[in-house]
Amino acid sequence: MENKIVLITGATAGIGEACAEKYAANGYNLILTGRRSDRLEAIKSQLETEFSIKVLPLNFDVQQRAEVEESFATLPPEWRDIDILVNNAGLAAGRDLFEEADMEDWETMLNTNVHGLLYVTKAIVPLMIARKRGHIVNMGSVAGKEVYERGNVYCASKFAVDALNKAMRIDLLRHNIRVTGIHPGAVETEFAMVRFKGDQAKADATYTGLVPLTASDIADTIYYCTQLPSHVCINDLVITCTQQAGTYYFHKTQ
Ligand code: NDP
Ligand code: 8X3
Repeated sequence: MENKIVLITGATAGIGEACAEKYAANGYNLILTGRRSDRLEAIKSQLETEFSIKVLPLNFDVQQRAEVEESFATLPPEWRDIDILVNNAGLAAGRDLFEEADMEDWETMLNTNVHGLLYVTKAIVPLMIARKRGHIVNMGSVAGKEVYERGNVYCASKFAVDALNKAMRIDLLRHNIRVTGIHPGAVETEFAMVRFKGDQAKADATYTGLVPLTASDIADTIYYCTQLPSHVCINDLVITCTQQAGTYYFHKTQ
């Protein structure tokens, strides 16, 4: 049997990169996206060598609708039978009170986490509908389940992902497409450094006193959700480290 194909957005770091490795180790061919083309090329080279699979790197900014549409419109025929789409690309920018937050940060989060997810999904869904199967995994967050102080627009963007996850599940039901929302708490990745714009002390403080989730924990969970029998669909999954409950309660050891 030919290798299955998984498309992972935001595969240059963190959870997306861990997903790439997990699916590669299990014999999938990978379409990997991100803005940092050097990282995409390095990951392609490493995974193809280590796992004898094929990787197609696609270098675009998910905020740019035309770039997304062009990338998928020109997808080579042998890469069009996408079995799984992992809508992972996303970020938080800033953690500020509503009245102090930066409008550009807000636009970046909404354009990436919501619009970007929509652009990619709209491009891929017709391919899944044509095959009458497929699985879409949407990366939400505990921030999309519960608002926290200074979370404002990041939370709003992930609440939108949660709503879209439910909406896709309903509208795509007739096409035999599975849709799963994954909602992690704190995962130690580049996320905090991006959020705090390179402020190492603030990024470190996010995880101090915690054994946080790892990117591999989430990749393993996503992989599990997509390997269940075809009549089974996990709709929604909230996952935190043991020291976290919801967005607000942490039991830190220091
Ligand atoms: P990382 O910063 O480690 O990785 C983010 C990935 O998203 C990178 O590959 C980055 O690629 C990509 N990305 C960001 N913006 C864009 C863009 N405009 N266009 C294309 N790709 C983009 O963070 P995580 O792995 O932690 O985050 C992955 C997802 O998980 C996000 O949606 C995040 O909101 C979510 N999440 C993270 C949690 C955490 O605590 N870490 C908890 C809950 C959810 P590049 O920069 O190369 O474009
Ligand atoms: C990331 C988790 O709690 O920092 O989505 O918003 S949190």
